[in-house]
Amino acid sequence: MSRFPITLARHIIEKQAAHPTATGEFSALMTQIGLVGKMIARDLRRAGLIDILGMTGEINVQGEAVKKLDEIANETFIRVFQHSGLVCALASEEMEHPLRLSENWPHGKYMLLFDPLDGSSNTDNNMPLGAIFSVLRHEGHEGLPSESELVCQGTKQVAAGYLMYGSSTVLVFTVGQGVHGFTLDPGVGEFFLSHENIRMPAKGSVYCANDGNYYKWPKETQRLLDYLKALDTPSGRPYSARYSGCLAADVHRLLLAGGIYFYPGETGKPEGKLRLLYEANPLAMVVEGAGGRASTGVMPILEVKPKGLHQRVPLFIGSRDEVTLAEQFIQGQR
Ligand code: P6P
Repeated sequence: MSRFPITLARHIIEKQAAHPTATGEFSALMTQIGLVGKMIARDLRRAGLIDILGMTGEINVQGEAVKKLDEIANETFIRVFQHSGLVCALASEEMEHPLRLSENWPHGKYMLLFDPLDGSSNTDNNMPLGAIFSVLRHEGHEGLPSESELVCQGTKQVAAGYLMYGSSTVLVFTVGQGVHGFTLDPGVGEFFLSHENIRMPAKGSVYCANDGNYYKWPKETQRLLDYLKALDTPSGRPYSARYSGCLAADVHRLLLAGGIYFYPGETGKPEGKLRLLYEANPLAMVVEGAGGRASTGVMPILEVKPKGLHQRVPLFIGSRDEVTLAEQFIQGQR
């Protein structure tokens, strides 16, 4: 890396310069996302030394037990964006309803949806964690957005990305002009451009899925996994299994090396587990921006017309060839 690497702020400003209509607010918003990443990364580095592990004893809107770090991460997003003047509404996996920020009205023209800590089952055992975010513009001028204005089809996103807290902390995002990755240098507290214009391999050799759920899956999904695991050297099989328990970390792996992640519907739960608006949609914008694909198994994720803020959706995401193959199995064509 050169002695004067490109910072997150400089990259955004240079990209903004290419769009004279762009205002500084979006640059400031992405810089604030970076601040969230620095603050959560700092907490995670010390998690075993301060009392932030374990459960809060609460149950969130998803019906899931809330970890202390879930709450800390959610609070960090809120604190960073309250009074920022940038965002008029926040929607989170951890909050039943959006938080409308009257203190940022009428200046705040963006709406931010996020999973503040993705991979919560990993918090207490030092495994990878992440945060996933989706950015919408508030088109209304009468006042703060209603909940329904945040329930948008994925093609409405103006930006999307994720933070991944692993051996290093990375921020990957897209505004629709390429996908770029930044790595946090904790020594100076700055994100530096480390992965410019990421392109996802068209084909990979890895699958990420919790095949402990195999017998809950419909037979089409079972047959997809059987195909990926079959011994057939000419077609590059079997695929290797890699599953971190953190969607953002698994997608980051696939973005760089190729392959497929899937969390399918189950016989008793056809909608699957993952949330459309703040997990599947943002990652679909990133992956498709890098040349990959994201599908429910029967339609592109970005074309799903959402019905509710916390709607779940089956997700097949990754390299173009593997996602297309998965669709063929799910639709009974193979
Ligand atoms: P399971 C984490 O809770 C998450 O939303 C994703 O990050 C992850 O890929 C998946 O769920 C893990 O779910 O059921 O395999 O533990």
